[in-house]
Amino acid sequence: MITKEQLEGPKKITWCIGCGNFGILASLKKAIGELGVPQNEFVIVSGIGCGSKIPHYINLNAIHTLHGRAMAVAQGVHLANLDLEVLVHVGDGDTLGEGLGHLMHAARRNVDISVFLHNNGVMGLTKGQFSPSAPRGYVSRTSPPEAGAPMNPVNIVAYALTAGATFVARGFSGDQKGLVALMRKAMKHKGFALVDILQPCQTWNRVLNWKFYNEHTYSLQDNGHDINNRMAALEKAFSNGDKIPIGVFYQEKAPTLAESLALPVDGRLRDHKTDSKEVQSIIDEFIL
Ligand SMILES: Cc1ncc(C[n+]2csc(CCOP(=O)(O)OP(=O)(O)O)c2C)c(N)n1
Ligand code: SF4
Ligand SMILES: [Mg+2]
Repeated sequence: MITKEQLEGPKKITWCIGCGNFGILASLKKAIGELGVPQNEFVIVSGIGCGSKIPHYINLNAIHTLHGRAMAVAQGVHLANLDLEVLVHVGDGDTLGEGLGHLMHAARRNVDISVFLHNNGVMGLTKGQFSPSAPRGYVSRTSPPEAGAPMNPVNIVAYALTAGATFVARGFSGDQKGLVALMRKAMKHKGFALVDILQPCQTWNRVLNWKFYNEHTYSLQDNGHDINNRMAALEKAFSNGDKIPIGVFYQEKAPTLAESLALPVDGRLRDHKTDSKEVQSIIDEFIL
């Protein structure tokens, strides 16, 4: 058991009052505390954005990377350190825009990492521009003033399912009990896990707010959804509208990338000695 005090982060939290990120941080601390994994075996990898500041607010190993590139770094961290629990915390602007390719390939490869998407429909840190998950017609500073966002949003649950992700879920930061359970399931899952987290941005997003999600979300698990059926999951993923399903959409057991590559679990890549002369000779081959 890791206590709340042990997880206290090094920096003062700068999120706005009422931000949905608070619920995500509280859920993460609870999920980690009860997972049974030692504190020094977690690594958080984040991108750039309000949600991506989370490594500063929790006492874990962390790498705060570049906008859209957290997934690439996380895959490297994981493959060189198979004994570590790698968590990725990213925003919708970051990872459904610039970083989307990385996410799709990580899902396809079944890399054993857990991705927690702080999905608020806007680019919060840069002052509320509509993000790739904003609904068509959502009006923001960067959309046409009356018609709003002129395209359909990225449906990341559907994208992840079609990419071959082996654990796909959606949580809501206002439902902490449910979110803790989803985070724990994602971290325990062997393979690529995505939790799309509906996270109100109190300051910029006046549409996807607490009231909207409280009124429009419903539990998949309370409604007899079969998590072993990818096509049924896909159907639920496309049912967004007035009723937004939350819970586990899909889970499957499949070989992870490390297993498919037959990487030695006890011979970690980070412990391999590198002969810099050998590396240099390989580099030299490519220099004209
Ligand atoms: C390569 C690059 N492009 C753009 C930016 C500027 N930038 C910083 S955060 C951000 C948007 C973050 O939005 P999101 O990922 O949704 O996070 P939120 O702030 O909403 O949590 C942008 C565009 C950047 N830092 N780097
Ligand atoms: S701008 Fe939005 S996402 Fe960022 S801290 Fe404030 S409420 Fe949260
Ligand atoms: Mg965002």
